[in-house]
Amino acid sequence: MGSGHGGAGGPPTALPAIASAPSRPVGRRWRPSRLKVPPLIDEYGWTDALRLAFAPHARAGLIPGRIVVQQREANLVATELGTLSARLSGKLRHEARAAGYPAAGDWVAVAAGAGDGKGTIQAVLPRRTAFVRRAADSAHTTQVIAANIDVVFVVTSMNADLNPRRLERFLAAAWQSGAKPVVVLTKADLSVHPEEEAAEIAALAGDCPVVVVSARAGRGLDSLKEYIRPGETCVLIGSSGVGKSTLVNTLLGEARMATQDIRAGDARGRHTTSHRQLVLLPGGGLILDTPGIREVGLVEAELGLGTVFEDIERLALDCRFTNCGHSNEPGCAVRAALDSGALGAERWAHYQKLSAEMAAQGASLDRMAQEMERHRAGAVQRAYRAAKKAQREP
Ligand SMILES: Nc1nc2c(ncn2[C@@H]2O[C@H](COP(=O)(O)OP(=O)(O)OP(=O)(O)O)[C@@H](O)[C@H]2O)c(=O)[nH]1
Ligand SMILES: [Mg+2]
Ligand SMILES: [Zn+2]
Repeated sequence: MGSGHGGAGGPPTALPAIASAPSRPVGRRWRPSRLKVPPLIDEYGWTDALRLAFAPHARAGLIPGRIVVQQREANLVATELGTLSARLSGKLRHEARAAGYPAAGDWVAVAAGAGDGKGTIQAVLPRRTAFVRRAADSAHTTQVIAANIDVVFVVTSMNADLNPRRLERFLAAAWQSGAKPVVVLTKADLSVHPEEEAAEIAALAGDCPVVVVSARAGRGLDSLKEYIRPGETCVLIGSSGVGKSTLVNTLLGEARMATQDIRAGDARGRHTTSHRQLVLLPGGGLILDTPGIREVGLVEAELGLGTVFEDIERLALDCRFTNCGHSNEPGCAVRAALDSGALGAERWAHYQKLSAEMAAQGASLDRMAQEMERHRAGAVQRAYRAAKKAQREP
């Protein structure tokens, strides 16, 4: 990723300036009563539950922060002291090889440097939700794209990019993240019949809301904003070039994210955004821009699949045999629906393909997720015990 820069949209900006983080005086003379703005981390979604989970780290002298830009070497972390550039501690780096790296949106415990804008990430708090995909280079490792998110915007554009099959895959992955998925159809100005197209997509998306927007025509932005609540975090997921960064800029009211025109030949994007970045919006919500991904590897998508293919799962309940294989069994409701045309053959074939893929991957990925949580919980407990011990023997 990161190639193909410098097209008609202008050169992508290098590292983002994290705006709206009022730099605060550090040290004893800091008087909170004078502050008119709420503490920064509250804006980033800090809650009482997190405060509780963080208590042992606070006793160990660490400060809480949220990863706003995830990079291999140093992450940018929003804290009470402003945005710090923070590396992983040696121990975390070691653990990360098995348990995965902290991701954008993660809440972390940081040892802040001596006012030099740097810090070290010592621990990662347990995640509430996570959008996960299979790592590009392996079928057996997972990669967290966004942590602690409330809404997944599954973004697809109303031009040549619109692909119902891919949308289904993205939706399945979104459902299993634990966050609420919302389909965002972009570039409505390029569609001759946006309403009709949106209605087709809505039928496919089941219970999931569908929002039609055009950044260019300024359409649908208010409907979109309704899903971005203060203190909540949304992530934009979708192929390159569908207009994710353009949406962020539109919501910000300034061109902070780099954007670039799509290729004329095949309408594909140029992979302009190269890292995940969490942005605080003027209205108080948070939005995470991500580099475009073509497909999402399915990860324990059992729940997700059931939600996207609710009609099929419901049909299967009416089969005479509970273990019906839906091939030649008598009283098979799925076969009956296929025969009557109530269930499309293509949709059924697609469901079968996804189910098979899921079954093959599910087990190993499940184990990996559990392992990850175990590591995290272990680290919190160790920090707590260390803090207790320090209290007993001052
Ligand atoms: N016609 C039209 N073009 C748009 C709209 N929104 C974005 N675009 C264009 O689509 C192109 C790609 O937009 P980006 O925002 O860079 O896309 P992206 O999804 O962030 O792409 P990656 O960073 O590569 O994943 C740019 O040329 C935008 O100007 C829209 O509402 N209408
Ligand atoms: Mg982008
Ligand atoms: Zn059946």
